[in-house]
Amino acid sequence: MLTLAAIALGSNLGDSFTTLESALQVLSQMPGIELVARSHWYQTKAIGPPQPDYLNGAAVLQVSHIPPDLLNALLETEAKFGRVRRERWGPRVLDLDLLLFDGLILDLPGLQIPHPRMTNRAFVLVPLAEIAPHWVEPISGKTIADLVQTVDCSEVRRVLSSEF
Ligand code: PH2
Ligand code: MG
Ligand code: MG
Repeated sequence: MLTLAAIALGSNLGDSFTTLESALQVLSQMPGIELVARSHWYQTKAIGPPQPDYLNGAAVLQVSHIPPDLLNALLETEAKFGRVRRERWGPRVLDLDLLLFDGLILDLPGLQIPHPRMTNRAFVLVPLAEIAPHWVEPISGKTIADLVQTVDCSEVRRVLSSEF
């Protein structure tokens, strides 16, 4: 069965632009994963301990995986780019978060869908609203377009391709 899944991408260590572009390439070449849509990249102020700004984006994937297998594919891809897990919310070369899986609500150890913090994070909602405005976040029952209106987007700035 094929399902649409939404993911968030983030990076604030190393060459973030190249890392994020390559991560999308790697994911789209995995069996059972097809890239359906991708957002622009956004420079965002870090939430959490003091650290450099992030580059964030979002993508919609068509997948034949069940959610835990998709999560593994994301974690494998993070590892491929040298992600080392240190302090929570600390700087990272690559973060791939599973946001939405169709309209599914799932609460497993290590995997909550929808992503529990997506509804109040402008760095997730702004890029996602670009590619999936009508997708309903199943806990709130609100669309991404509605949710993005409820957060402060002043520290999320779309990066122009001429800046890379
Ligand atoms: N990710 C975090 C913690 N803080 N801040 C921004 N701006 N962007 C992120 O992707 C981010 C963050 C943990 O996943
Ligand atoms: Mg994250
Ligand atoms: Mg993560």
